Amino acid sequence: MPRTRAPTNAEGEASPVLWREDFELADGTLRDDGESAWTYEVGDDVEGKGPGVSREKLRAVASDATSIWKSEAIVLNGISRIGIGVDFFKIGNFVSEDDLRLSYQLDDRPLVLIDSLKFSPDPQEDFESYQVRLAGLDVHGAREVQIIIESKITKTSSESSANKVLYWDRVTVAGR
Ligand SMILES: [Ca+2]
Ligand SMILES: [Ca+2]
Repeated sequence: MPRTRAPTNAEGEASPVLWREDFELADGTLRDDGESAWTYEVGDDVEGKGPGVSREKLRAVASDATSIWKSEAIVLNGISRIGIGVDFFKIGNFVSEDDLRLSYQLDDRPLVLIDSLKFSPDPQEDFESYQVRLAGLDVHGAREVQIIIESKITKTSSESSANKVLYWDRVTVAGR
């Protein structure tokens, strides 16, 4: 995954925002039933160990299970093109077994992968940020779009990577 992916045209950024989550919610929140609703499913082994909203971002922690964050089904209502954006941050030394997948789904069609992050194990880089932007996605004929973020952070016995944490923020869908 490139470190920075700028919009390739104006549609992602210049279009009106249809849906946005900035995670301005209580720390530890795993589900938002309010405006811009979402759910975050984590493994039983990390209950109480810090996954969920953390300082106005979504935090994923090492777990035996893959964690799955899903937006609500976002109604498109005549929108023909959308842009999708998410900002990711990682702290700690990740390894090739760690993964992150950002996907979207239109109605009940198959999931489409936008980007998959394979973490650099470079020990010099214990903080990295990634902006993923998909612009100009044709959604003609679809009623709804859902954003899905799956993450797998492996547990490790190595001290240098014992505190691996992954965050995401500013999940945005724009369109016209
Ligand atoms: Ca935020
Ligand atoms: Ca919300």
